[in-house]
Amino acid sequence: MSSNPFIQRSDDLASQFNWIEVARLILLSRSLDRLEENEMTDRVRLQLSAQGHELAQILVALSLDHSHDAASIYYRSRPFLLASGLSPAEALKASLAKVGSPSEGRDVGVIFNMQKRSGATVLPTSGNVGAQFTPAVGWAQAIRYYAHSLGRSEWDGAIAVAMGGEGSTASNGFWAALNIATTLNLPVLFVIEDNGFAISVPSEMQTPGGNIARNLESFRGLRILETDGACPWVASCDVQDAVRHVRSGQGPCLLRVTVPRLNGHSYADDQRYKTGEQLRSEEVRDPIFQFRTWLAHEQLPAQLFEDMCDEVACDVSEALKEADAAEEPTVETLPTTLLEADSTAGVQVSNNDDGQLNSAAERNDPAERVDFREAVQRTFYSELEQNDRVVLFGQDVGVLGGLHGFTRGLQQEFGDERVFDTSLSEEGIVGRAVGMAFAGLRPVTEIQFRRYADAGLERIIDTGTIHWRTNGKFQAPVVIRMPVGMREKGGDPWHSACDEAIFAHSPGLVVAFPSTAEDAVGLLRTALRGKHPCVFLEHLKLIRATEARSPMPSEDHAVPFGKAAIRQRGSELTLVTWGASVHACVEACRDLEGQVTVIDLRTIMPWDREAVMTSVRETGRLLVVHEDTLTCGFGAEIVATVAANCFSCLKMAPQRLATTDCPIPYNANLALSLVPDAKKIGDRIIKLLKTDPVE
Ligand SMILES: Cc1ncc(C[n+]2csc(CCOP(=O)(O)OP(=O)(O)O)c2C)c(N)n1
Repeated sequence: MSSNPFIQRSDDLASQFNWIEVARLILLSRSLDRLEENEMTDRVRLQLSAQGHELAQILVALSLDHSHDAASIYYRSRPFLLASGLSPAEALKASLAKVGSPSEGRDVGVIFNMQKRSGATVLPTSGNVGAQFTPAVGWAQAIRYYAHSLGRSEWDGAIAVAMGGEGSTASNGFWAALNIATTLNLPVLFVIEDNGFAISVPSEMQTPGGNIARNLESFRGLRILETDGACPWVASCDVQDAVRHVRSGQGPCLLRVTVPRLNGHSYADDQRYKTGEQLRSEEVRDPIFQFRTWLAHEQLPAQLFEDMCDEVACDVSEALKEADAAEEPTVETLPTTLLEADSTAGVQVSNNDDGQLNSAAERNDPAERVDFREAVQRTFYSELEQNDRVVLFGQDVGVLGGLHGFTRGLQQEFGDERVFDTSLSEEGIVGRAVGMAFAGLRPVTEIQFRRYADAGLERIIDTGTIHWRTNGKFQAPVVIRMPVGMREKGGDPWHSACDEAIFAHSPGLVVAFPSTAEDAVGLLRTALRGKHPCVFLEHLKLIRATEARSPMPSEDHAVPFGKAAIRQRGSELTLVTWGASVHACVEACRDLEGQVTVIDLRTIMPWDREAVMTSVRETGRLLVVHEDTLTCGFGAEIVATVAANCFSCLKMAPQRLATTDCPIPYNANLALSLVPDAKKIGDRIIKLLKTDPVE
């Protein structure tokens, strides 16, 4: 043993690794990169080289030996994947977008996902820098939940790892995750691979002074380690140290790994922004070069390394043959919608498609009816009681019971590990929910108002694509609830947006917009049983409104997605609407019995095309009413579909009535002037019914 104390430490910790395997994996990764960069540039459209990053990633991957460890990685993490069980043939198939790759050609070759093999579960990567961090803390919170709350000892000691470049530490996702991990003392290891550049931008632009570890030294609840990711004996000690710290329950740790980026950001990048000196200093920090020196120090024969190079070259050549021979995915494998028809599989569906709204007398009978809020609250109660994987969280959701009262009393009843407050970060709320869902929980989140969901939009939109991007290997059935719309007496630009069309436009999200307490219960239950993420919109006007009151449905009541309710039947005009506008529409045509069919879509994605088209074929007239703004609102989609499919049945051009393209003003008169109400809807209906049919 060396007399150098550092080397002594290294001898102890470094012995944890099978160095022959580490060497093989480094050479394998390097060989794949070189092959793609030198010989496959015309075939691999997006290549992001890991040259220089290999050693640290492999050491981290090989340290993740707990059956419930997970890692949220990034696009430069292929060495990590190879060390976690990805075969070289799969890697090349991914680069070539072939069948047999983890996404079957759907996602970029280096944007991986992988269910557990020899190492950690590799959570679906995101192409958005920074979006990888919050799912990792979600997984970590799920570890805590399984181990502590449910007493599942097999989760004890598991950890989550979040990996990214130094550029990603400037992202919202990084800070959201760091706050959650440190405030909750979660078992998360952040591994920051600092190669000095985010494409061409130097690290000094990402954090003052360029060293995130130094700047986080005083961050409470976070252990900081720094290591040289090119040096086997240093990196192995620090990786082990970091993993042990987190695994032993001492809280989160950030390990900054300095690495050389030996190539351009991608192979289209000629690195003209680096000086000659910078390029040369990176070359001498090549981990392979250092590895060779170290093997000599360990007195392993040099020939061993040479033999391994030959062996790896042979493996890669075989892998290339296999990847070349693999099939191209056929167009038929692409679904036409990301919302599969079986999204209600296992759900007992109530027969509510011809659901006339309750009469005023019925609605007002307090003994028989519950309002929208109480119905949702009682559904949470029953779901929390029936399924110990359901967890409910958001800002002020815990002690306060939510700004709108939906979760009142639930924390007191079910405890603060199941119903809890979060930090003020919508990305943190949604991303954490996604990580929890990956771990098998059923997270229900609350965003305080629709406008504030914008801060979490990156994660919400990506969540819709996960099932598709991973070719069905991962899914994140989270319920993302938020209040929308203008209250009876007015609103303002921040608390009154509907803006549902953005979610409907994002593939893979269910968008539920119930108009009654009964439907809120049924749609919520379907969301909690299904496999798709669901954006669940609760109109502010309906929360206590008498018109939304219903009998409290039974505990198995569920409403299928994409099945409209006919609120009124008539033969002259089809009125399509959803949410609070349903009640304004019904009121508007109260005196037009037999003339107007009112269709309440209940979910706008998927939406009930058949119900709408069948009705339009009978009436020949269509008016879509919504509170979202007009331009590119969901009404445009319905009108276009009807125009394309029912053209010959139409007596006139399909129409829309929606909020003017403008935020809601604070002045109540101004606000009310913009939004469709019963009077405006009624006037438009009369006008349409009087319009002569086109010949
Ligand atoms: C949200 C987002 N913004 C911009 C990009 C474009 N982009 C891709 S990689 C990258 C640099 C990231 O650098 P860093 O995090 O340091 O990782 P490195 O590539 O150096 O390993 C940028 C800006 C992106 N993918 N996502």
